[in-house]
Amino acid sequence: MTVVFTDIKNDIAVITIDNPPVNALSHALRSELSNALEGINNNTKIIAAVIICAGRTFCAGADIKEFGKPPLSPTLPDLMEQMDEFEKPLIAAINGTALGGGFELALCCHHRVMDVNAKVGLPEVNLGLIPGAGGTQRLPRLIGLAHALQMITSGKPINAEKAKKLGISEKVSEHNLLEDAISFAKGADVRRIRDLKVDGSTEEVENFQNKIARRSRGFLAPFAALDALKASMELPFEEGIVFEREKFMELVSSSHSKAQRHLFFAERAATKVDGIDKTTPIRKINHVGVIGGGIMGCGIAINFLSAGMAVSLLEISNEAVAAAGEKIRNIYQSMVNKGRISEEQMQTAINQLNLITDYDGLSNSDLIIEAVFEDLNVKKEVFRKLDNIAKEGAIIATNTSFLDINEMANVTTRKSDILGLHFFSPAHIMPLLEIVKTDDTSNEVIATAFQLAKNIRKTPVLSGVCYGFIANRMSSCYGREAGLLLLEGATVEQVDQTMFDFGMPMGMFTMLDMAGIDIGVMARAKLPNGSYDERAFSIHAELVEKGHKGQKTGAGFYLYEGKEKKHNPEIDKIAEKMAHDFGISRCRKTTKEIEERCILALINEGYKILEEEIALSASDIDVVYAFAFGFPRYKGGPMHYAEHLGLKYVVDRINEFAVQYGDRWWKPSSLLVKRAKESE
Ligand code: 3H9
Repeated sequence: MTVVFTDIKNDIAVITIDNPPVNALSHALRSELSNALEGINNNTKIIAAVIICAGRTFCAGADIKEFGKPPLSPTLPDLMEQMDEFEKPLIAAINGTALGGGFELALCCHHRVMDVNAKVGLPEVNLGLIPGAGGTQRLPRLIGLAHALQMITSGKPINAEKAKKLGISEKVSEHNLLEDAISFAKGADVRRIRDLKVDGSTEEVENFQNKIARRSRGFLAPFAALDALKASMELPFEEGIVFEREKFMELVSSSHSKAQRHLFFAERAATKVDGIDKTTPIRKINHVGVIGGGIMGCGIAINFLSAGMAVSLLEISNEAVAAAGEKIRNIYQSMVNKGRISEEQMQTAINQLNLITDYDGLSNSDLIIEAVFEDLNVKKEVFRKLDNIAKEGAIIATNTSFLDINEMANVTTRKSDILGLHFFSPAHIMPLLEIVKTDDTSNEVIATAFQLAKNIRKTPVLSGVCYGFIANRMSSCYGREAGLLLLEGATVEQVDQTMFDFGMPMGMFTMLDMAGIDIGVMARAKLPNGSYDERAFSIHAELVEKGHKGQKTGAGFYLYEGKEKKHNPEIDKIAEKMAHDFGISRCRKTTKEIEERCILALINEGYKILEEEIALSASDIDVVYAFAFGFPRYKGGPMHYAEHLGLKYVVDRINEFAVQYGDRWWKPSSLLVKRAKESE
C-alpha cells in the first residue's frame, strides 16, 4: 500500500502522507518519503515542496509498534538528516496534532504553516522516552531553552496560537491549509534550524531539574531529556544529535519505556469490548441528573458541566442543595484562580447547573447517577424512586464503590438500563472511570457509557460486579497486608516509605488518613463475618472508636499539626496489644518483605479478578491501578510488573508467604499458577 503521494502544482511539489489512522512514521512511510524527497531535489522544475498529511492529523510520531524491533533503514534520524540537506525550501503544513517524530519531521522542514486548530508537541516522556529524531537539539535552537524545557519535560502539546508566538510556525491558516502553505512556499527560503544558536544557560537546566524533581520522581525520561537539552548548548549540533540518539536508544530498551508503552496501548485496548463496535447504537446524553451533593456528587456533576452538559443536582433539603451549589462554585473558582479555566468558562458551566430537591426534577434526565450514602438499602430505595420517575430510555447509574449493583437493578423494571459508573475522589480530577456492567446491562448502555467517558475525558475500564469491582477489591488486599504488617512489627512510617519508594504517590496509611479512616471502618461493619481479615483492620477500628479518624480530626495513623504529619506513638501501643490478643509474634520487617507482601497481594488478587472474568484482560487491570491509585507508570501496572518479576518467582513467593502466614489469603490464583507454568 502506497502511503506517500507527490503532486506537482505549477512549480511546487505537494507531498501527501496518507498512513491511517494517525500517519505514524512507519518504515514504509519513511522509505517512500525519502524517495519522494530525492526525486524532488533532482527535479530542476520544482522550486519548493510542501509536506501535508491526509486524514484527521499530521504525523503522530514514530510508529510505537516498531520499537523493540531492529531499526530498518532509513531510520527516522536518517530521514531527518536527508531533510536537513534538502536544497529547496521545505514547508510543513500541519493539521491535527504533530506529535513526537511527527513534530520533529516538521522541525526538519525549513518553515511551518499550522491550521488554526492544530497542535504540536513532544510527548515522548509519556512513553518513557526522549525525542530521538533531533527534537531535543532543534526545538531549543528554534524557541529558546526555557520553552523547550517546558515542552519536552511535560510532553504537553501547544496550540497554533502559542506555536506562532514562540516562532515554531510562521503562519496560522484559518481557511485552506494546503493553499496557504503553497502560497507561503512560493516566497520561502531555506532556513535550517540546526544553524541557529540556543538561547539559554546550563544553570537554567539545573534550576529546572529542581523544579520537576517532585513530579518526575522515579521516572528516567524527564531527566534524560534535561541531559540532552544541556547537550544542545554544550555540543555542536552534529554531536548533540549523536548524544540524543544514544540516550534514546538506552531508554527505548529500558523497563520503564516498555512499561509506559504497555500502558499507552492498554489504555486504548480497554475501550475495545467484545460485542460492541461502531454499529452499536449510542444514546444521546445532554441532561444529567446527580443525586447527592457530597464531595463525590459535586465532583461528578462538575465533569458533565465542564463538558457542556446540563446537570440537575438533587439533595434532600434547600440547605443541603444550596451547600452543594456553593461547593461546586468554590471548585470552579479555584480552577479560575489557578488559571486553568477562564471566568467565562466557569460562568457557562455554572449556568447549566440546576439545584433541585424533588425527584420529579430528574424526569427529563438522559442519565441519572446516584452518589448517596454507601448503604444497599438506601440505594435500593433511590433506584425504586428513579424507576418511577425516569423517562423511558434514561440510563440509571450508581457510583457505589463496593455494593452489589445487580441487587439495585433488580428493584427496577428496566434492568438493562442500569450500570455502575464508579468515579474516584476527587471525581472532577481523577482520570479513571470504572464502568460496571450487571448481569443485564445492555450493550447499548455500555457503549453509551464508553462514549460518555470520552466526552468527559475519563479513561474507562469495564468491570463486572463483585465486592469492590476491580479497583477497590485489589486495593483492599493491599490494605490488608499493610494492616497485618503493623501487627507483625512494621511501623506506619516504614510501610508508607517503602511503598512511596516503590513509586506509589503516597503510602497506604497516609492515604487512609487523608480519605478518613472511618469510611472503611463503616463499610466493613456491614460485611458478613469472615469476609475480610478482622485482625488487619483492628487498629483502624480502634482509632475510629477513639475519634481519631485521620487528618480531619488531627490524629489517625499519624498526628497532624496543620498539614505536617508526625509519628503517632499510640499506634505502636495499639499494634502491640492487638498482636498479643491475636497471638501474632512481632519482629523487625525488611523493606523487601513489606514491598512484596503489598504488591504480590495486589498481583494475586488481579489474577483472581481475571480468572473470574470480572476484568476482561490483564492490561485493563493495569490501567485501573495506574489511573485510580497511581501505581508507578514506569512499572506498567501490577500485572505488567508481575511479568517483569517473572510469574514463577511471584508464585514461589506467594507459596512461601502461605507457609509463613497461612493460606487463608496466600493461595496463588489458579490462573497465575497456569500462566507461570506456561511462561516456564
Ligand atoms: C516518537 O515519535 C519517538 C521519536 O521522537 C523518535 C524516534 C526515533 N504509533 O489515540 P487514538 C494508534 S514516540 C503507532 O485512539 P485519538 C493507537 O494505538 C511517539 N500507533 O486516537 C490507535 O490504534 P487502535 C510520539 C499509534 O484520535 C490509533 O492509532 N507520539 C501511534 O484519540 C488511534 O489512536 C506520541 O506519543 C503511534 N505513534 O488520538 C503520540 N499513535 O485504533 C501518540 C496512535 O488500534 N498518539 N496510534 O487502538 C496519541 O497521542 C494519539 O493517538 C493522538 C490521536 C493524539 C495522535
